[in-house]
Amino acid sequence: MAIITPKAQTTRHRIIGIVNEEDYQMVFSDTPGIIKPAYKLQETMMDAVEGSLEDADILLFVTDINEKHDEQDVLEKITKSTAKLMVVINKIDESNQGQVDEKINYWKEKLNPEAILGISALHNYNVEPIMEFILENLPVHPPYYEKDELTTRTERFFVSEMIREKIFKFYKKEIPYSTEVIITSFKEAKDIIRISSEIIVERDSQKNILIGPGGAMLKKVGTYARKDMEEFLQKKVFLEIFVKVIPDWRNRSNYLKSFGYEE
Ligand SMILES: Nc1nc2c(ncn2[C@@H]2O[C@H](COP(=O)(O)OP(=O)(O)OP(=O)(O)O)[C@@H](O)[C@H]2O)c(=O)[nH]1
Ligand SMILES: [Mg+2]
Repeated sequence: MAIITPKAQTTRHRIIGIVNEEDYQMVFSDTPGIIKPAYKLQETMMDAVEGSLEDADILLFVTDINEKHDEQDVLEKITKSTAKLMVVINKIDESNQGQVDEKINYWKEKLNPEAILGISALHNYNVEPIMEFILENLPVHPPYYEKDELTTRTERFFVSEMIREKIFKFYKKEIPYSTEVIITSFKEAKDIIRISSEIIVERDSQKNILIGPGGAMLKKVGTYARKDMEEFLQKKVFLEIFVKVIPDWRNRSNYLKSFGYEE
């Protein structure tokens, strides 16, 4: 459900994904990656992390085989939690057994988790044991959500994310990080869904880059995003995108709030 791009800090919100089976319900809470916040938007992203840590029965700490992060922040957050911990080392397709063993030992020493696993999400390798670990450690509790619910997020949210995914994929440097996407209207008719959206940027220069020569870049964003939406909504989509400048929106609480950045 969550959008995926090669750039860091793609995920900005907590996104709930629910797995429903006959005799259990797993509620996954995807969060932004842990960073030291440099502006208000990032502070709200870290609030989303905190909220998830508080609620969780089980913590899946997803790191990857190449990751060299500012680990002290991450470690502090994780060791403070009382949840059962599994360390998941992703992207082992980019490494060899020796490197995997080295990382496993490293994380054993650092975090002493209940379980630790090398996986490749890309190749769906070793993913099943994650589900087994969760199932073994799932507390007995009535389901938190209706058994036919898949998420708590709306269709509007997911379509806005589809536009943001294209921006993260097609633009460089600060553009993705200076951008927000708003769905201003979502109208469902019999055979088509009409969606209007705004891409918010911080400066006129960014607006020009976003639109591109003769509007070509924005058209590309729209075309690819619309295809994703049509697949997701199983209906024809008419998508409009406008670009708007709001100086310094990433640091302005009122805008952040209206864009849904508050737990
Ligand atoms: N080689 C390899 N790449 C992977 C694997 N799993 C994910 N990726 C790539 O890693 C990149 C980041 O994936 P995301 O899902 O956006 O990562 P995330 O951890 O959610 O990161 P943020 O949302 O940005 O905090 C994408 O380009 C994925 O295609 C894997 O098992 N192997
Ligand atoms: Mg993500």
